[in-house]
Amino acid sequence: QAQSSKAVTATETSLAKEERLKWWTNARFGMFIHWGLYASAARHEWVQSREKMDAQQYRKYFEVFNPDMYDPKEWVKKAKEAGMKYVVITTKHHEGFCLWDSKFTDYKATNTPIAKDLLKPFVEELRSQGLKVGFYYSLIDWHHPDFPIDRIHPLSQAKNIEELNQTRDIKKYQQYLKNQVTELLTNYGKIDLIFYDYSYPGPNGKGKDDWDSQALLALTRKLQPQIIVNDRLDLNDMPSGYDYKTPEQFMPAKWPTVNGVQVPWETCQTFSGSWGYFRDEYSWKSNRQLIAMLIETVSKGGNLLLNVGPTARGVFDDRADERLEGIGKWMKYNNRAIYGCTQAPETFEKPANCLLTYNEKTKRLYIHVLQWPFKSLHLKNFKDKFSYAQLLNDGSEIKFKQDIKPGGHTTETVSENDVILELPVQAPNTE
Ligand code: FUL
Repeated sequence: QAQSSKAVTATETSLAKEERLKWWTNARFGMFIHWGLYASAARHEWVQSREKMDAQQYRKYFEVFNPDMYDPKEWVKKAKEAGMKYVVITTKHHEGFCLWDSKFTDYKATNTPIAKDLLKPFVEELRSQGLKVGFYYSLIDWHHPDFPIDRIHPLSQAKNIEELNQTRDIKKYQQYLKNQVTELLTNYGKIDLIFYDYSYPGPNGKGKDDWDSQALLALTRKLQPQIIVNDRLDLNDMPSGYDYKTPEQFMPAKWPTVNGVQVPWETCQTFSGSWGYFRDEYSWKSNRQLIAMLIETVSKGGNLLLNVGPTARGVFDDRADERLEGIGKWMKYNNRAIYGCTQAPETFEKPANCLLTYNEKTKRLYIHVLQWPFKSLHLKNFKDKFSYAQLLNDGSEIKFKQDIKPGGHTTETVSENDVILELPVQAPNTE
């Protein structure tokens, strides 16, 4: 497709894009970290907006921010032991507070009681433990006087862009975003992924112009040519405007497509509801649910970015730890059915209460049995489609019957093309 000179990656072939995204599609599982001043409020990362606090009211969290127990080595170790291959951390969320020592604002960790750049040691730990580095950067900034309008903006009653532009300097805001992105993508070595969050149409439906999204994307690709960029710059109409889709707290019914073509995608999900640490939230998912969520995501060709909201002291709370450990235990035995895997070819029919993942390189099909049946697993139309079966958990053989003649000791519901796997009575105990 012919592109204007602004479309910086128009020359990249789909094969080259596939190569660039390869580490990420193989990884399948990453950790999201939401950490900022809102950890002190401990009641949602949107607390400033939800409770309509003005800058002065919110400032108390800045003044007390002192995560004395912060140990980036521990955080990265926990992600790694859970089987995650990359981490995306909020360098700055909507509140505008920066974890790094940005030259362009005073609203940063180095000016709080902790008085340190919290991002730098984290990035170093990721690299030394072999995980990929992802930055979340908020396009919304409630602390900046010129940020684009939203519900809590002091100018949110303005009728249109013209009226707004008389009282704010959007150019200043755009420059601020570019300056900060330049710092993040210059001073911290190779950054593997950036998660921009998020742009939306303003009063005249011209939202993406507020963020100057196209120029921001060009700058991003110029500073880090290999970087993977999400889809929240509002450039979804440009073929090279994003690398992957980001369904949030949502499991697509099937592999998402654009113009009929399957696109790379990653669902981001929380343990409970909030992204930031929320002390009194009790709707946490169980280990089994989280593992099933990971399998289902991979069975539809996607990635899972699972979120942790560390506390104001700088630790993961026990509920998060228990879940990461549970998933890690499962991953230890089953990661072969996750890493490098994708949706199974259509020739394999999904048995009831199961999910399928598939490794195209090794041609292995993984049947995830979510509800363990009594001894027999009925595989419809599987005859001659495989030659050997084993339990992934301990590598033990699973015997199977095919060429089953309906009648006799079988029932009429078994057809000659079906296969019956003979499972052990007990499900493998790895969760
Ligand atoms: C949303 C944000 O508004 C949430 O606070 C969170 O960061 C989520 C991942 O993206 O759009």
